[in-house]
Amino acid sequence: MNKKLCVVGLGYIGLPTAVMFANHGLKVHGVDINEKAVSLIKNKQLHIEENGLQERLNAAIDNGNFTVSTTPEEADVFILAVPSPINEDKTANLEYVRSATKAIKPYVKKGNLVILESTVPPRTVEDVMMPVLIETGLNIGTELFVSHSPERVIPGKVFDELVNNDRIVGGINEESAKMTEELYRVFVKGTIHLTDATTAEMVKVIENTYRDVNIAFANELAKISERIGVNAWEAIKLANYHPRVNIHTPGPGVGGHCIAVDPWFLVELQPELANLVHMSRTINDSMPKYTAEKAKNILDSKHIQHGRATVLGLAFKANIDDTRESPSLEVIKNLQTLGIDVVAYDPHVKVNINDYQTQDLAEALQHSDMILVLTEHSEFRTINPQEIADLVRTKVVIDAKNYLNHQEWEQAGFEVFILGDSKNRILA
Ligand code: SAJ
Repeated sequence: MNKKLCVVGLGYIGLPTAVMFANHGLKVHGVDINEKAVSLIKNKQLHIEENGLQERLNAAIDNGNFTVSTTPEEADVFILAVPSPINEDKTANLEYVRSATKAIKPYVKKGNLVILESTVPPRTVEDVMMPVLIETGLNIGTELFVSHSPERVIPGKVFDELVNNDRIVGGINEESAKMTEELYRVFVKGTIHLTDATTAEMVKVIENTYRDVNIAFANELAKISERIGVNAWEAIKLANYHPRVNIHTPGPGVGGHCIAVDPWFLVELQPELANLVHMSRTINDSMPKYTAEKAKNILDSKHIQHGRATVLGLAFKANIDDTRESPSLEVIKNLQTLGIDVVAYDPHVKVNINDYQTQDLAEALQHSDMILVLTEHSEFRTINPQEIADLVRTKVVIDAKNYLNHQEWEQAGFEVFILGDSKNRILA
């Protein structure tokens, strides 16, 4: 395809997407307001981690198809992949979407296509982008084409999922949707489903909301199970053998920048109606405190005052280094508020994010009264409980992810408590 692209926002989505197109023969100009990121990328250095990104970036620069700067350029297609976070008060912050649209406005010409990839509240294309694009003087739908095609990839597997996942394309009219489909067809092997822009926005938000609501259900089951003598993990596993049941897993909370964020878009749009969605957010946000209180009750039952807890796992999910919005940080805050001394260890988080973090597992375990497993990093399964048993002061483990080999830990003399399991019957 002989088209030039301008990709605005070179983060976790924009950069992989830009290099994908560049490696499929299109001319791509990448834009980011972050000067440091731009100069790193120019020098084939990465400011984000993603499997396979380095070699693809090298190839894209070497083949001459990929340039980067802090300002947009004229192009046939503009792709916006900018952040769409929430504010303190849980309302959507669409400033980046607005400013990126304004930034491309002077470069947009007749016949161009503008695609928004950021996850946004339904109606953002219509209500936030369109008023800016109308100022170009072009007739929207016949002279300027606009669509929403939400990214749906999971960090760590971005390149696989960019190619193989189905893609949703929502145009402000049919022509816009068709042009967008033709573009992504360059590398997408999954099915491309066409719809309107607002529906596409809704689809992406409800995918993540579905997971949040489902996880909230699992977390509520965990709390109930602890009180009625059941192991929620076992019950969920067995229920999921039913062909039409797929209950997610409980845990110390929901982190990341998507699942814990996107449901708020629906709450903001329809606060009177989004009751289940709002309640689910509240349940999931209650889990760090619940986990910390469980820890405190266990220490109290052992008459340990001002105990020392070893937190294993700071990242928001397994085998990644991302600690932003991680429930672990909230669990730690709550433990500290309850007077528990915390030392944390995470083999993936190589630069200490706080005084409580150490890079040394043995140091983290020294004089510990309790080990809390908050992230299911593979490394934690390889810890030999026999070998570390002498380091700790009290042999207690809380496994908030039901991840360890409990039998092994029990054989080494540890008392194991699982979030969502009534065993040992010390309640949060
Ligand atoms: N979690 C649970 N229980 C579960 C599943 C997850 O407690 O059963 C927790 C995790 O521990 C983590 C959080 O939820 O703290 C989110 O993890 P995740 O792996 O489910 O999601 P993300 O945020 O890494 O990526 C999601 C993906 N969306 C879906 O799976 C529907 C991804 O495809 C999206 O592209 C991404 O959000 C996004 O950008 O929206």
